[in-house]
Amino acid sequence: MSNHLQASLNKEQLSVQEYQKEAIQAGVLHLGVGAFHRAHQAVYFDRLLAHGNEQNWGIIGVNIRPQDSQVFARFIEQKGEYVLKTMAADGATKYEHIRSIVQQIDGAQAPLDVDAALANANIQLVTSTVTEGGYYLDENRVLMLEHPAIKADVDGARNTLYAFLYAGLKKRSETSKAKITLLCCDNLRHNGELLEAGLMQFIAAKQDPALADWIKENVSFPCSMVDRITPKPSQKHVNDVQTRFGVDDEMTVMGEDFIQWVIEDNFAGKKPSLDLVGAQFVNNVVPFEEAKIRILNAGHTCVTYQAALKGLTYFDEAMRDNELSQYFTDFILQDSIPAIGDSVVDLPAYFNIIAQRFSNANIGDTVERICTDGYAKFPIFIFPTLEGNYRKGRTPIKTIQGIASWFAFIQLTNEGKIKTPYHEPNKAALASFSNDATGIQAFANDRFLWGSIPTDFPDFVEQLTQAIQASMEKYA
Ligand code: CS2
Repeated sequence: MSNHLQASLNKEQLSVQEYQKEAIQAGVLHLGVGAFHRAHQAVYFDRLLAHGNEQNWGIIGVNIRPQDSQVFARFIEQKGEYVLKTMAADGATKYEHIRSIVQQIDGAQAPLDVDAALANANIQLVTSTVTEGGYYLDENRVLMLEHPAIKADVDGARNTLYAFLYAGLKKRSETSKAKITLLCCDNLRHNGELLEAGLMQFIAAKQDPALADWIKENVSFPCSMVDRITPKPSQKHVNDVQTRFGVDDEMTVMGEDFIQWVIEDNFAGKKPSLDLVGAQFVNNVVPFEEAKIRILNAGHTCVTYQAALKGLTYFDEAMRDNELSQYFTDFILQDSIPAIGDSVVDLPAYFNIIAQRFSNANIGDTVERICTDGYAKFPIFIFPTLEGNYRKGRTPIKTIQGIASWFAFIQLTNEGKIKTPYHEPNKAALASFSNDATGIQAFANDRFLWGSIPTDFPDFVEQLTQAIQASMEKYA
């Protein structure tokens, strides 16, 4: 990679926001600089920096995972700059040069540098994308203190975002003492509340009531809903960017043209004027979160294992498969939307937009990506629809079918019959789900996945068992 991405890029094909990078000061610290952050929050801030009065909102991008240090070293070499390619369903394509991540710190190598940055009064906002599983909370929002990663962090290690927030906020509370906002950007319902719950329990485990008091006075945890389908960049995409622009960009990302960010207006630190660049500030994010998680994410999750069982590679292929596209429509219209009930969001219109986005063949979003991390996703994405329907006296047949397809996918993966690789960080939790009556019982009664549904509504266990049998017969 040339160290001068900007100089070597052919500006005619590439849009770049008009600001002098040298004039930018960092005001945001982001934990977890994955593809989603680079295609989403970094893009909003890149646009914001082009507004004259908003030049104090550069981002410090922080890596917290040792296994990502090597890739992150490339990012540092690239000075945090990269090319984002976006593609619309009609083929319209755009390349943008993103420069908003003005500073990069590998926290896995230099944790004290992260603490210093977090203590600096110029930093007004911390954003995080550490995946749904990265918060280590059970179904009752209880921090998993027995989890080895959390246990080690309570003893002073740096595995999870809590260890970084704890150390950085402690330093801040003792030095600059400036107020700050912690804005969770992961796909969790009530994500701000969850981050707050996890962090406060972590601090309790550290036995640091003084810090807990300081946080109550000086830190806010707004909820937010983030949205942009961001496939893992393929080698083909990387090659395209490299040859098109003559640069060795290893950090390039790609995504759909659609982008959305809805943020609860609750800032303890200064507030970036993200509404100037398309984000929405609202008093209550819940209706937006619920719509997104229960229609988009749940739609992905319920369809993807069936797509894998059918041997499909790309998600848009599932939308062109008559059976699966009908299933998707039925799941949303029969189960998801009725369980949501009244909403400020026009849910049928929202569903139509998502159906179009899912059909976008140009982004090459893979079934493999969406199958990833099922154990963390089901309680977040699917559980509310399951529960909502049972509590309303309805049987969510389509939801149950989606759950059963995951069970079949797990079994057939174990038997080596599925070509889609399954990336499951919680593999150990699936160990008891064997392909027999005991395994089905264990699966249907798993409290992390389904809460009290199996005991409150024993029909669920019966109906799921039947759906699993049907799924196994269909796909085995
Ligand atoms: C997907 C999301 O991983 C998943 O299950 O549903 O990554 C989805 O693409 C994003 O949330 C879109 O904003």
